[in-house]
Amino acid sequence: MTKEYNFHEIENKWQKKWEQDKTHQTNLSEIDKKHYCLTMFSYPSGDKLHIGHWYNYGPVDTYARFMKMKGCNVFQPQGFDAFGLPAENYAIKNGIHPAISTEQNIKKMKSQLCRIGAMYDWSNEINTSSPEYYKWTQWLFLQLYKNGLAYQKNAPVNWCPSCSTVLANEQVKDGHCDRCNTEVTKKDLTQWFFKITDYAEELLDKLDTLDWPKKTKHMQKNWIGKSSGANIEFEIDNHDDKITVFTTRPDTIFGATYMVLAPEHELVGKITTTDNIAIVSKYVERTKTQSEIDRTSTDREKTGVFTGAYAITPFTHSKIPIWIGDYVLSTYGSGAIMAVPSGDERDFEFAKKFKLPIIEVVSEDGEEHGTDYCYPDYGVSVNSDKFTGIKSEEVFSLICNELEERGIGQAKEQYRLHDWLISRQRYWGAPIPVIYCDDCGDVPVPENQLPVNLPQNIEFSSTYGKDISPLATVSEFVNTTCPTCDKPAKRDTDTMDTFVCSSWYYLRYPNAKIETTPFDKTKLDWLPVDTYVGGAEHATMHLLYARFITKALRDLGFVNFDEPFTKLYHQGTITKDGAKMSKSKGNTVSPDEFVEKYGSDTFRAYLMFMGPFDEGGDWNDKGITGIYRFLNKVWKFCHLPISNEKPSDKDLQIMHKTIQSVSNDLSQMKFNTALSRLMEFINYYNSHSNVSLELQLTFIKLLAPIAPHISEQMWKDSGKRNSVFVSQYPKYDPELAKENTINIVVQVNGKLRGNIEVDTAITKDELLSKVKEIENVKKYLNDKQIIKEIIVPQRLINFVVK
Ligand code: ANZ
Ligand code: ZN
Repeated sequence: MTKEYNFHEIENKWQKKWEQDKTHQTNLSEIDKKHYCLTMFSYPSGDKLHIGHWYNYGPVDTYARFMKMKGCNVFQPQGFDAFGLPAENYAIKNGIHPAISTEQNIKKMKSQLCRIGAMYDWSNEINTSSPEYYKWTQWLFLQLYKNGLAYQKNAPVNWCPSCSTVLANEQVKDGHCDRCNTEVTKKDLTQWFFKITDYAEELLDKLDTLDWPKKTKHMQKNWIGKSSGANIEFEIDNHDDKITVFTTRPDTIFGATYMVLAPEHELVGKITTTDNIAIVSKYVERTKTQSEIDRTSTDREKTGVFTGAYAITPFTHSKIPIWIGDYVLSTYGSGAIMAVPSGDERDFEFAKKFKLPIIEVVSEDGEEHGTDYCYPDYGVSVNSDKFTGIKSEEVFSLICNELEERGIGQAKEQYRLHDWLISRQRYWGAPIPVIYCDDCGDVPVPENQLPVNLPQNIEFSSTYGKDISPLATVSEFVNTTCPTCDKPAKRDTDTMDTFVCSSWYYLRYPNAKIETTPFDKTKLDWLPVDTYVGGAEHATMHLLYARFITKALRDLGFVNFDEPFTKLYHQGTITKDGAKMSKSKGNTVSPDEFVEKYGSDTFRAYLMFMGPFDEGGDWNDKGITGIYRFLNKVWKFCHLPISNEKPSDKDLQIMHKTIQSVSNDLSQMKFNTALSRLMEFINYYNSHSNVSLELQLTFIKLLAPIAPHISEQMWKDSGKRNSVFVSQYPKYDPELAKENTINIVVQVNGKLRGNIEVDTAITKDELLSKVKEIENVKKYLNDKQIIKEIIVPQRLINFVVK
């Protein structure tokens, strides 16, 4: 007699056994058939894993197990993105040191992750807040620094007054702090930047080579934001300085009737005439309170003031007024524009408001149509001297050529992408390895002195971190000696953006145990990551930074591939009553109660059954008992007495068909449809009282990646000694998988009256006579005259009767 399906016992037992036997440790020296399967690592927060976490980890583990059974040497590591603001905020509130809370949280999360029953190779765990890891984050900084890819700049930065910290552009959402929602202001600070803009073109170009979701590639493309145009120099009347503008329409230059500088532009102070100083300074001050979003909003009335100065146009040599206006941003192009009201809506609006001249220079058909409208498209040049009558595209290049010849301009590609600001005035991060010496200037910490340890003795008082980097208060940390001249010197007191830690962690996993170097050449053969899975919210930050760092390391000779993640998936979002599940919203659902009640296998499978993996869905637990019943049926089926008869043709057909569709589905992460196929299989065998061993074993293997514990147990109960996960995933025979019967729907006057299972090879006449014998169809055909027989081959017959 078979035992009941006791998931508690089974799951505990196998989780222990897998750990004891080190079943999930990958042999990293075997690169052949390697498959590096990675989920984005998580932040060790104090809250328990919620269903959203499981939704990422469970299905990806299924995919990894499937790839393993397909014969790949799968590496599926795990780790923690452990630096960051939440641990620091927690420390300020509760007085618990981030190092302690982080360690506790990691412990807790690990034990929860283990309950998923995933095949994580914990022997290569990473913790970005450990000195063994951040030592190499600092090493990365030094490599970039030595090669001119890390530099310091005094720049207006996004400042959150509440967090008292600088924010990256990406951390500002609609002018507000991504974390605390306070309105972001500007502040001038000396900061470290990584020169990601050096890679703008390649980051854009190589997107085409990536097997990534279309939408994500599109978002990166927009974020990089390439525009083709020209830089043009304008002379200033009575000044030696010149103004350079960036324009995407050099062909409209004859229509430039005024110029606008960003209020922050360096020439504003210099060229403003005495009469205008008061009004200009007032406007400059006012601009400081405006966010970029507001400034560029199209439904906001344009504002600006005249500087009193004039520029000279390069072609007609006429004098045009120079204004300042906040619709011109200092952070894009050259921070100055030539305004062409007849070609640019913003300029048109501005010109109308301030009664500035409008000259028509491009027309759709080459005729002049007057000046009271804006025509932003390409067409034919008018009012443009020797270029009049020529098509815009041609004028574009003719003008660029002439500018270049005259040495006052040239064609130019412009990107929206900015360099990556990595300095953070926070404590819980990797210290920036630079020392400031009065005599030697900035001195990078020599590599053999890494890591620059994060001091532990820090006071989390109420004034902690306000307007100053917390590390600046630790004098033992700040005061050091200059590595070059040995005189007293001071350390940089900022830490690195945690996105620096995560920009290279995938390189470290196969090297996690190596102490002497960040990565060993042979272990790097594990890269690139073959399958990477994580949230779509990382489209522009993490996923762009990681690509940049990979390319930079390649150019510095450390890695020999171009892209870090060959294939990328985004799992969908799990919502609760329509809102994204997150601990900040307080609407998380804990998986624990369900795991307790139904087991981890049921819970994993239920999540996969909820819908397409990349769509996610709204959480409800209604269907979970259905999955639980299914696993109970599976349990029964796999413990049926073995029959010695050969499986029937029909049995074989169903088996091969199931192998075919489940393999196809799993290889594309279509977990929900794979499960449906497995359910159909079990339903088909529901009535059997015995079954061939081949069918049982095949089914166990098919199910194993989805429900690993129960499968491992059933495998063992079938007399197998090795793990089911070292067996090969079943292969199907296409001939046997072919369906030889087909279901035909029968209608009378368009109404469904029956259906019938027939051989695919059936002739039309045979089919018609068979169909007419169906009782219910017969009833509707009786005494009626058949006017028409509509046949949709392989699918449907409709009798039109009168
Ligand atoms: C003259 C002109 C004539 C323009 C015309 C457009 C149409 P994208 O596509 O975004 O690259 N511009 C340049 N720098 C700017 C800045 N810092 N702040 C605000 N606007 C700026 O747009 C480039 C166009 O935006 C440039 O081309 C410039 O206006 C403006 F018929 O120059 B154009
Ligand atoms: Zn020195």
